[in-house]
Amino acid sequence: MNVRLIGVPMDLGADRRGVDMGPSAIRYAGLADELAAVGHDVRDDGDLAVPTPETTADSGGGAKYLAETAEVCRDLRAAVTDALDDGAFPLVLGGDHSIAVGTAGGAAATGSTGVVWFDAHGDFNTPETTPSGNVHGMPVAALLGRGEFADAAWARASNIDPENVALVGIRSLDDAERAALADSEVTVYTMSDIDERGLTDVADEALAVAADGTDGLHVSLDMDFLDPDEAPGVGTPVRGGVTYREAHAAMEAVADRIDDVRTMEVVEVNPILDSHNRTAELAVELLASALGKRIL
Ligand code: B3U
Ligand code: MN
Ligand code: MN
Repeated sequence: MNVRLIGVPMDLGADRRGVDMGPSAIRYAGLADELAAVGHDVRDDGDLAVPTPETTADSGGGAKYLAETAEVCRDLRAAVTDALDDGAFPLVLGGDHSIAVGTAGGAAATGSTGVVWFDAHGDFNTPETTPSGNVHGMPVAALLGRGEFADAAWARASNIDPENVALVGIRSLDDAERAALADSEVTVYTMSDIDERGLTDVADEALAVAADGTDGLHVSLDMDFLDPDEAPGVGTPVRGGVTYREAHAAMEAVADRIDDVRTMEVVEVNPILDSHNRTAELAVELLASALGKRIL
C-alpha cells in the first residue's frame, strides 16, 4: 500500500497537556521504517497546523474549543480525502480523539463507511451531556450528528450509519452517555464481552458489523483501549483494559480485512505521562500488525 502519514498534534479536546506530542513520539518510535519493513511505501506529510491552548481563546459553549476543533477537523478531512483521491492509505497520528471527526469524515466523504472504535471510553457525549467539556469524549456522537452536532456540517457524516458503528473495549461510560448509547443503534462490546467471548471473536464480529453493507471501514485506535500497565502514556487511563496480546490479536483481525479499511488512526498517546516512549513504541507495533506484519 501507499501509506500516507498525517500528524495532528491536537490537544484542545483533552484536559491534560501532552497528547499534542503524540505524532512526534510515534514517528520517533520508528513508524515509517517499521511499515516499510512490512512492504509498504510510506510518505510522511508532516503535521497539520493546530492551535495551542496558550495562543487560543476558547470560543465558549458546552464543549471547550469547539470552533477551533471544527477547523482542525475540516483541514484533516481535506487531507484525508486528498490522500484517498491519490489512491493512498491515510494513517493519521494523534493527538486527542476529537480528530477522528476529520479522519472518519474523510473516509465517509468517499462512500458509506463503517467504524470500528477500539477504546476504553464510548466517546458518545455531546455538548449537552458532557461532564468535562472535552471534545475527545464526543467524536462518535459528533459523526452521528447527535444533539447539538445535528446541525454541524463539519461533524456529522451522513455516510456513517449507527448500525455500522462498533465500539470495542469499553469500560468507562458517563451516565447520560450510557443511556444515549443504549438508545442508539451503535453496537458496544465491553470488556466483559471480551472476557466472556475472547478478543478474536469480539473483534471479528465488530469488524463484520462495521462492514455489513458499507463501502469501506474506518478503524480508530485509542491507546487507552489497552490496560495502563501496557500503555501508561495515555491522557485518560482506565484500569482493566486489554492485554498486549489481545491488542495484537485485535490488530490482526483488522489486517484480515485490510482491503476494506479505508482509513486508520491512532490517538491519545501522551509522551509526558509515558515511560521511555513505551506507549508510542507499542502504537507502532500495533499499526504494523494492523497493516500486515506477521511472525511467519
Ligand atoms: N467520558 C469522559 C472521559 C473521557 C472520554 N474520552 C476520554 N475521556 N479520553 C468525558 O470527558 O467525556
Ligand atoms: Mn477515545
Ligand atoms: Mn479513550
